[in-house]
Amino acid sequence: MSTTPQTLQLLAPDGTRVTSAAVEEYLPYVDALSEQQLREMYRTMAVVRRFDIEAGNLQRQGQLALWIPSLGQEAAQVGSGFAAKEQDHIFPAYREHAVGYLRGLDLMRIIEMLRGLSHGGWDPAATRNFHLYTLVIGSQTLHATGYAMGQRFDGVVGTGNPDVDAATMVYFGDGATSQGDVSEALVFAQSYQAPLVFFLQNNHWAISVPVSVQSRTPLVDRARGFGVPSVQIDGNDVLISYATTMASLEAARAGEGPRFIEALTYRMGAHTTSDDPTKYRTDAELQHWEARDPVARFETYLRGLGESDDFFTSVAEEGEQLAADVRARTLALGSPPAESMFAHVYSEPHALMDAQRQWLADYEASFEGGAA
Ligand SMILES: Cc1ncc(C[n+]2csc(CCOP(=O)(O)OP(=O)(O)O)c2C)c(N)n1
Ligand SMILES: [Mg+2]
Repeated sequence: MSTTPQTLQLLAPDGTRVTSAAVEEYLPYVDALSEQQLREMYRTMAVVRRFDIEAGNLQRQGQLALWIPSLGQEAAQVGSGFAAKEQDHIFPAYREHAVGYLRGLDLMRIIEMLRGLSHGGWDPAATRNFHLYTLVIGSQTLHATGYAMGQRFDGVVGTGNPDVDAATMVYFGDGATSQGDVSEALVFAQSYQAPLVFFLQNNHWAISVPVSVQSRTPLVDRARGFGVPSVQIDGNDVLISYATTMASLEAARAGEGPRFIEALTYRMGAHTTSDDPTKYRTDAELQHWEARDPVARFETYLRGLGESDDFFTSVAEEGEQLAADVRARTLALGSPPAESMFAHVYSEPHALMDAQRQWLADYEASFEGGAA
């Protein structure tokens, strides 16, 4: 259910460092991390978790139409996101709040989208190349492949200049691997030796379908069938997530073609606030993964290195401030006029939209004079 002998790991669930011959090549990346960088990784994980909980609460209080929790996946996201350079491009699915935060995305953009105030946008040029959330499962792997092919055609791959060489990273889920798009992306990325890192967060569920039904073989093996080098990692271990992504992005930027990381993690919350996971998964399974909590694991590790109570207290305070700020800004958002839902369905005027807009106007007018 969790790790297997082929799973790469640097931090055991109890927060102690572990090593093996298989992880030796990744040790230099971790050894090079400063104390400040380690703190920053923890801070991001903990603060985004607090944000995520607040956003879920806001949905329950009627302030958002939907929330998509990232609870439990913080190490996979923060470790990998930390490894990306400024010039790299990132294509998320819809759960990568921590990666967006790392790229400077104001988390209110996600809140606005899930309140129905925006049609899902931010400007990727203003969020250090963090592209838009994609709800159409797996489609972003093709967008990312096309972008990475373009990087190759533009000559920003394999120049040897660390300020120029760039790569693309795409996030997707275990369920997405059943979409044809993902297989097509693997074919094209490999054919064109595109500088693309496929970062699969195997959180063990695609809504109510377990990964054991999606694939009878470990997903890490599927990439090998396309000729794409792949590793399986403990996705709740932020250090191995960081180190393997560093190595994969470096290879991609150097022109060695695509790489694939399967991060074994767990979606500890519901799929979305529209979902009730108690209908399809057991308490025992949740408890198994709670014992592997990525944030608690990293806290234990840092305490073992001598990190002080003051640090953890200040991070918790920062999380509270972020949550309070998001709450206040959400409550101040207001609601869009109902007719705005027709505005951007087509770029040109459209008879069907006109008819629906008119129907809504007539319906609302029917309440005037006390009919409602
Ligand atoms: C093309 C398409 N098919 C179906 C859906 C409905 N859907 C939304 S999320 C989801 C499961 C995705 O699971 P996974 O890829 O494992 O990502 P996770 O939600 O676990 O992060 C499905 C089937 C969709 N959004 N798009
Ligand atoms: Mg999943």
